Amino acid sequence: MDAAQIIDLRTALEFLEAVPGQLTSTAVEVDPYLELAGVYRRVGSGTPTAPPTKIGPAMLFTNVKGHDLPVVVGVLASRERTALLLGSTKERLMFDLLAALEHPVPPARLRAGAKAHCQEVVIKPPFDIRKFLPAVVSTKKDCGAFLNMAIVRGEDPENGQSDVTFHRMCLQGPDTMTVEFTPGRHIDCFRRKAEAEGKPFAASINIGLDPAVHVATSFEAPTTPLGFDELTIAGALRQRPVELVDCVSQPALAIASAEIVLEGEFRPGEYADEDAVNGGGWAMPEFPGYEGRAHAHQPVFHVTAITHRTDPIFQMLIGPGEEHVTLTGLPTEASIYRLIHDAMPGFLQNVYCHSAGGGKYLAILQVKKRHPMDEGRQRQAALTAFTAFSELKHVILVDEDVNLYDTNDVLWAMTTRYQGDVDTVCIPGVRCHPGDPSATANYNPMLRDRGISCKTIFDCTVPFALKERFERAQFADVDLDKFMAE
Ligand SMILES: [Mn+2]
Repeated sequence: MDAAQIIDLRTALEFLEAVPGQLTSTAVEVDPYLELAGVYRRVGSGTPTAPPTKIGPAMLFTNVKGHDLPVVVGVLASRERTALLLGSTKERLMFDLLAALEHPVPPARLRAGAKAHCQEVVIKPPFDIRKFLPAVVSTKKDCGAFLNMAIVRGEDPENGQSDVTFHRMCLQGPDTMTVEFTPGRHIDCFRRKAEAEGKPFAASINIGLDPAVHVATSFEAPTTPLGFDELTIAGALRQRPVELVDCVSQPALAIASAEIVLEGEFRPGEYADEDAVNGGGWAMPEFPGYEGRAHAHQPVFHVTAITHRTDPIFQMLIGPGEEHVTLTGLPTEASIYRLIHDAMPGFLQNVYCHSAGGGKYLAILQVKKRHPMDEGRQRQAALTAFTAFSELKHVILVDEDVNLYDTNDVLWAMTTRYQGDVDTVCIPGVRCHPGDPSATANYNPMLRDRGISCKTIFDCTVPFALKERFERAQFADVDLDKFMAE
């Protein structure tokens, strides 16, 4: 099977089944309360999940206690697997995303008369989403069961422009959930416009999708500004428009090949605390590797219909870990690459948003100093990356002969090509991300607010004038196949 044949989640799983080591499944009964997350944490979640963890296969749980639906987790929890699913390689993937950004393919309405897979079964109220969806509770601190791999699609009530975004959503009642909106998120901009007019805001929540849709949806401003529909990137990645279908209970569109769609609306002025059910103050484990704080006063989504495929599969991710790193890191890399490449063509060789930063806090930039005028440009490149991505905290700069994906090699550069006093650039007091527990006034009284941080450049590049002295020991290039052939 070829990656070009992947059109939805189930063909993606079929594809992975044929690749050794990329998909495992179990029919042993698993409890969605704590146990499922505890299992996958060991199997394939990866850093920043607390050890013991590792990068491993995706996992399908076919027997979930108290539920009929199977759960798949970790589909994108490896850079290598994500590349395979998109018909690419780990090294080429970012460049393929850049190409997709340049040549977007808009989504299309399902042709008239065609039946959308996501509407093979339609469930009208009354229902209980908490019974229907095998959403998991990951840790004892969590305030409830969350959807975290679901994509919200909505349209600007003023001009009809569309957008898709990820949000963590906590199941609250039989037909309600809170949707966590960080200020400025595009769907929330639309929702606020509707609210200002005293109108409900209709949306679809799409669960269980082609990995290309997940990767595309992860793009954010400034690369995909308000009004840029990220589904056009998914269309470009697959060279085929994402198909949309009219919802059955709302003036909204859903992704036709989704496993499950929750149709519904946000009503003006209706808000609830994320932890309304237990009041514990915590939400779920978040991407920096710590428990996320529950947010007060979040918009409430009312589900007005559930539609799904026959035998639907529920999809999720573990909060922190390699799947989040893929989803946030990959688009950020493409965006950083594009910006720096536009500003200084040919200088930046590659970017990697390292797992340790959850795909957001830490970026490694690989540069090539070609002439004396390139000296210092590496730090300009780092500043450019900071400018575009306020959540970026640390940039490590390395030369073209360092493997930026290999932490050993990066730490080698930091050991032999870095002097702390002259190669560290601190930019204190800059707004970063509130999920970093060291970015608090308790940690450093100079910080005026939670989420303010010291952006730091670790310049591990060789000064241009000294390049000769830093040539790595040269080994012969050999034909390895001759010695390793089976
Ligand atoms: Mn957007």
